[in-house]
Amino acid sequence: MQKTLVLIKPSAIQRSLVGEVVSRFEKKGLQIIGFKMMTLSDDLLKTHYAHLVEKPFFKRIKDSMQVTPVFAMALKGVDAVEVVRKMSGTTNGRNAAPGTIRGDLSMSVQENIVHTSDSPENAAIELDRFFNKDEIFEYEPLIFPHLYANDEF
Ligand code: IDP
Ligand code: MG
Repeated sequence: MQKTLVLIKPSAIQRSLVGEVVSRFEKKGLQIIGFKMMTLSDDLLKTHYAHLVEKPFFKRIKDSMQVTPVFAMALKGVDAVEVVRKMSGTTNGRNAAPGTIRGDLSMSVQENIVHTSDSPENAAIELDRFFNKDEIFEYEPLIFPHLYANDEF
């Protein structure tokens, strides 16, 4: 089982799409093991988007992530990192495939509804960045035998 991080961005909160986003992950069969609302500081965003800090549009991205608080969500499932990333779609909402969150809900590169971890290594780092240990919950979902065959996990 893998764990991964989703941030529901201000673009989703402003457009009342939080439930829509959460519902997609729930219906897929991903287990919510952490969920909280938080305001992102300049320092946290500089770390989280370190690969973009030197870009001319970094301040715009940072400001956009601070328009409202965000929801940080930890999800668990077999191959969860790749599954969640695929469900998000490519960065530019205009190019993202229909059926994906960005493809269905976003017209923008920047205002693209969700952040999702892009590799198992980064998922572990990002979960530590956004959650304290006691904010991640381990519990056995009763529907497990209906989500997976027992040789799948
Ligand atoms: P990702 O979210 O698909 O992993 P990254 O390249 O890691 O994409 O970029 C992080 C976020 O920064 C994007 O989701 C988007 O909100 C914003 N961003 C990335 N590239 C651009 C750009 O060229 N213009 C405006 N915003 C961008
Ligand atoms: Mg990224």
